[in-house]
Amino acid sequence: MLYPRMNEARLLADLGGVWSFRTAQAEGYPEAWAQKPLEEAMTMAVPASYNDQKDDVNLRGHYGWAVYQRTFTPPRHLGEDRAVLRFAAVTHAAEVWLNGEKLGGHKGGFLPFEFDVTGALRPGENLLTVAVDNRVNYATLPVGNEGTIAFFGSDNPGIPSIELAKTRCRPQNRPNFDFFNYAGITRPVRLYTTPRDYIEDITLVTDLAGTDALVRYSVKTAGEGTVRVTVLDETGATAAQAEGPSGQIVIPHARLWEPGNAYLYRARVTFGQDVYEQPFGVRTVQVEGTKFLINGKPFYFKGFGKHEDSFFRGRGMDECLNVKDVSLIRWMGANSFRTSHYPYAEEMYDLCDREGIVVIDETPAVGIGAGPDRDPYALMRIREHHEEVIRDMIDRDKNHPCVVMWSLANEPDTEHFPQSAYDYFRPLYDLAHALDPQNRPVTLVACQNDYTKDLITRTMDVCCFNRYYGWYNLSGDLDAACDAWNTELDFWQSLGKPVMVTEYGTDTYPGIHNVNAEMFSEEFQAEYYRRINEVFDRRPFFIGEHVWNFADFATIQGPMRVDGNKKGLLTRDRRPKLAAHSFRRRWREIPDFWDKGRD
Ligand code: GCB
Repeated sequence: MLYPRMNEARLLADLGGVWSFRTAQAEGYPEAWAQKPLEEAMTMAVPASYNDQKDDVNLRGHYGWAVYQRTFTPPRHLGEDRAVLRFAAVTHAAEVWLNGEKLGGHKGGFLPFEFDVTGALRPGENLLTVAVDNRVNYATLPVGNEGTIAFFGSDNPGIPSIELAKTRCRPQNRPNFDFFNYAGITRPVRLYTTPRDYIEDITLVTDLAGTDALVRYSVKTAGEGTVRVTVLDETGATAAQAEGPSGQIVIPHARLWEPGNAYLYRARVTFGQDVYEQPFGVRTVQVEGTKFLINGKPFYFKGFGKHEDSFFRGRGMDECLNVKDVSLIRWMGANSFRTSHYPYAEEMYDLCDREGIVVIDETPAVGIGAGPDRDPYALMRIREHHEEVIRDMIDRDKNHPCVVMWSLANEPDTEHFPQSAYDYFRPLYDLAHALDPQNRPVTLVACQNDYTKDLITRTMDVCCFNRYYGWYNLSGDLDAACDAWNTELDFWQSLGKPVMVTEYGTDTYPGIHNVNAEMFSEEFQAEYYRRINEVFDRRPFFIGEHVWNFADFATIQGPMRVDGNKKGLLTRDRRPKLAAHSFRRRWREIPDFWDKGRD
């Protein structure tokens, strides 16, 4: 799906701003609300999560449907053009109405969807109503709890959870994941136009032949016309040209897209009256033996698991915060992050393309686990939706040079039902490979588990896992934590695959200091990483370290969380803790391309 861009053929209108808003019942909303101006409405900014915008506990913990509304008047000179209403993300499900007519719905809170509204737009004022459902359960991604299973962080499998008393008092979400269940119209709503005959999609795959780049392209169109492609370099000069809906273009003496040293070309596509410019980078990605190669060179991942999370906006798209975060990533000498635990706003990938930041792109499949006695793959109703989010994520992000690997899920149960996990994930792994025109490596992120039982993680292109030795277990004992790491790494070494840690970390309260590095202090966080990183540095097959987390973030209330998860190297307002400075020293010494085996 193309990102909406304005140019000489396409108009783009942003429908962000302050909308009308009101909450509805858990199970639904009266359709009459979509027919006329919303009554008893409050103001609500779009894009942003609704939860923290008002000082109202009922909004923070709202459960079920809510309704947004606004009016807009399209300019008269839209003429005969095709008009499309595009939602970059509505969390977690949406139903959209235009002038009282239902346009359709969408499931899933982190990927775009759009409606052709050419015939539905009226001259003059139009009424747009968007209903949003934030409920999570065994049929959604991310997964919410159902039945007797306890809340995240207080799992007491097998017996009805005392926590259910909460839902008896008031219906509420029971997320099976450790981030606040922010909801609403979290990313931009836009109206854009195209000519009636238009460019529907563009796919670009690059390869290298000596100093030349080979660019395989294909352009999907609707209607009549001839496709012409011109590759422009960063100065706007023509680097190559081609004609026809698909083919191969050679860019002589191409500049590469490299981590920390990005170079972007643009494929300017014309088709009849339509024009679209798709940025792209020339780079290759490949796994070879125990190495992860970008442009044929062994890449070392230095960086983070992140969240889209900030004060007031919740998970709302924020270009300024994105720029700040990328600046801090670079300040710390890092080169990469994982979009834990859902695909991020498209603007962030564009920024990473420009800044040379490497991204592992993750689906919203988090929370696939129901305790040691229940097979989540038999219990949950997520397979089709999981296929759908893989398809839509790859379709959305396929052309980004910053994306170098797909992550199918975060911490699914791969230990208690290893064969079910294998049977569930193997087809998804094959699907991701089949769908990605660039055939990037595919992984899933395994949880702290008995890795000897897990059958699926070892079959991924890169073995990725989250480990909290020294924190959740072996708490505070860094000698034991390093011992456990060494034992585990001996196991992974025997498999001959590239391995990276996608989460490790400690909750750290800014301002708590201790001469002895004890848990929760800034000294402990710094010392934990120093000791464990020493273990990693001795292992040539170990291709990356992603710290949990980039910054502190909001979670559900609970005895394990004091005002949210505090494992950030930065506070939620992006101030560095002690460990951020240590990583800055460490990572500025480690090159992006690090052939550890040869050191
Ligand atoms: C994990 C999860 C992450 C949590 C983290 C923690 O393994 O992947 O979502 O926030 O642990 O801090 O407990």
